[in-house]
Amino acid sequence: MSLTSDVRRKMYEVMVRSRAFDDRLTEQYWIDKKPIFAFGAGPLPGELHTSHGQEPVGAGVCAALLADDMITTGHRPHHIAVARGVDLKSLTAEIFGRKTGLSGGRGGHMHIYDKRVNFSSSGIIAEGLGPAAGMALARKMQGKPGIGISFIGEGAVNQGAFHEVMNIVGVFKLPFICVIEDNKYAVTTHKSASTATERNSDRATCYGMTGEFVSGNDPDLIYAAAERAVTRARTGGGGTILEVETARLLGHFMGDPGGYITGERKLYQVDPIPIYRRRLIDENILTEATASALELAVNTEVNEAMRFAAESPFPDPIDALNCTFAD
Ligand SMILES: Cc1ncc(C[n+]2csc(CCOP(=O)(O)OP(=O)(O)O)c2C)c(N)n1
Repeated sequence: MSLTSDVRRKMYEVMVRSRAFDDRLTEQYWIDKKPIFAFGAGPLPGELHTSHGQEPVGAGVCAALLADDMITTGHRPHHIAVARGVDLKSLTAEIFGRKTGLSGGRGGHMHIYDKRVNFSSSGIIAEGLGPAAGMALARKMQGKPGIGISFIGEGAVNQGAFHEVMNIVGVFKLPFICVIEDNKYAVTTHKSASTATERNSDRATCYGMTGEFVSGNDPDLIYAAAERAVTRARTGGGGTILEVETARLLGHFMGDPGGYITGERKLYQVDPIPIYRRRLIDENILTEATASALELAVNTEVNEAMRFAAESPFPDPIDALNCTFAD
């Protein structure tokens, strides 16, 4: 694969789909929750961590993957799920807690599981690293294709699990990529207050892995770096820590106005989608008309998924204890 016009158009489409998805969910989220923040009210009770600003990471990395590759991610999973091709209707229904959801409405927005596309997410920070490395080890031992990819935030890097898993990846030279989405903040804590090193990709040398850093929240550069990491993993070159500079445009979750991000620190909150749209038009990969048509089609698809979810039945309480254990 290389960075063809088709790949770039596809990445733009994926970013637009992810943004439309998060925008529609945000509208649903606020139903019945105002004027006082009624956390448990409305069609989407509880927490909602949207991916506004981080779309290039999902689009760029997932465009470099193949069907056999296995993804785990965390509490902010929408942009990666959408980029991986998780079924939009079942994903939306899962977030709405409906019977037609991916896990029958049991998981909610942080616990998305779609075996069809080898995708899972967990609300426990750094939890997905071990399973992704384990899947990479299994495939290596079985001589089967497929690499493990785990997406984490820069806040997860100081968890013990990170160091244990990276060490094992290095020892066994596993076909594995740890994508660190550096959006500068873990809830309200700026990276400089919690992490001793400027570049988490520098840590790769301690674990016999390759480190790559991508600045600028740029899908083209993210794709190119992901492709290098994927090739390395598939050809026996071992694991990569791929650190990507990205932007959290909103608060940590819905209801967090993010007022602690002030002054110069606000400057990184630049929306990547209009920038990429402009670039593709300037380079004759899209026109105004084709971009608008794509946006219309994607928004229609997202609206349809929202309608499907809202009209789906709730699970029957009698089934609450089903699926508690895996077969
Ligand atoms: C093991 C664990 N500790 C704490 C939390 C609470 N928590 C949820 S999100 C979060 C911050 C995560 O920051 P980061 O990894 O940078 O991801 P981001 O939210 O910026 O995408 C914390 C501490 C958790 N879910 N799991």
